[in-house]
Amino acid sequence: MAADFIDLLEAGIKANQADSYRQHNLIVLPEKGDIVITGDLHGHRRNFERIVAYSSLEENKGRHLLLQEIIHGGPEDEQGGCLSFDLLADVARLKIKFPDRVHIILANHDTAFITNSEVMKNGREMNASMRQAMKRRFGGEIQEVESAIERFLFSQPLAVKCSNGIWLSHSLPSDRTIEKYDFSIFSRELKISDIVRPNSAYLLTWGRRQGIESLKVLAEKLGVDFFVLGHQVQESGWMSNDENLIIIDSQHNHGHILHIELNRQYDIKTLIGSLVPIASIG
Ligand SMILES: [Mn+2]
Repeated sequence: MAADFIDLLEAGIKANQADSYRQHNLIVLPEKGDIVITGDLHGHRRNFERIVAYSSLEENKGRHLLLQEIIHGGPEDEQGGCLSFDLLADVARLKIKFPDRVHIILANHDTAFITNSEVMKNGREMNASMRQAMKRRFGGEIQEVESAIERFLFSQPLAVKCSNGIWLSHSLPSDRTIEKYDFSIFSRELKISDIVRPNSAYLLTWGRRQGIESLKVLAEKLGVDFFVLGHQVQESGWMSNDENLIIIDSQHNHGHILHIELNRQYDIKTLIGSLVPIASIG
């Protein structure tokens, strides 16, 4: 069982690295086709199934799907251990099936797993919870499985840049860290030290509450107009600053996704009009 799981993730690592739209740690999408953008999933299997059904990648050959923050949450084993590594396996399968159209980006729960550092969700430390469930599932082979998951998560790109001026990442550096921010992380090989506090992939995935002015600075630096992020919990499934930012959240009953055309120019109103409630998907 462990061997199948490891083989699957190894194939997923290769697919992450070989994504034909990947340029270093960025996925750069041309002005062609469309993309379904999802926020944090945190083990929410039913929402994942609805998102896959909605995306119907088999029938829509020009469609991309962005996924993020798959682990930590959802189904538990008899002893309350987190089973979200099962959803991670399903996401890896989807990536392998559509290697150039499914893109999975790095999130802070991923960096916490890789560095085995504490990350809380609803009052629980999620890495301990998931590693305990993995130990019960995989027994003596746990270390090899952990290593495969760590390497899979680390092989994910950091962000997606759409040629129509829309940037997709888990989060962005917070206001006071922008001045010294190392923008070279997008265009060079990622190192483990980059995901450790206070370095730039850490700041990218953990940052919160970016102000409109900081977002304008980041937009100019990154060559885009709008940001679509996850990471910050939204009870209603999404929020916008009505200027240059939309945050989407896909991990609960009010979860939303965003579906945009890659060859169309958007303003913040038409972007907001492209939100889709996951509950509306059959
Ligand atoms: Mn997050």
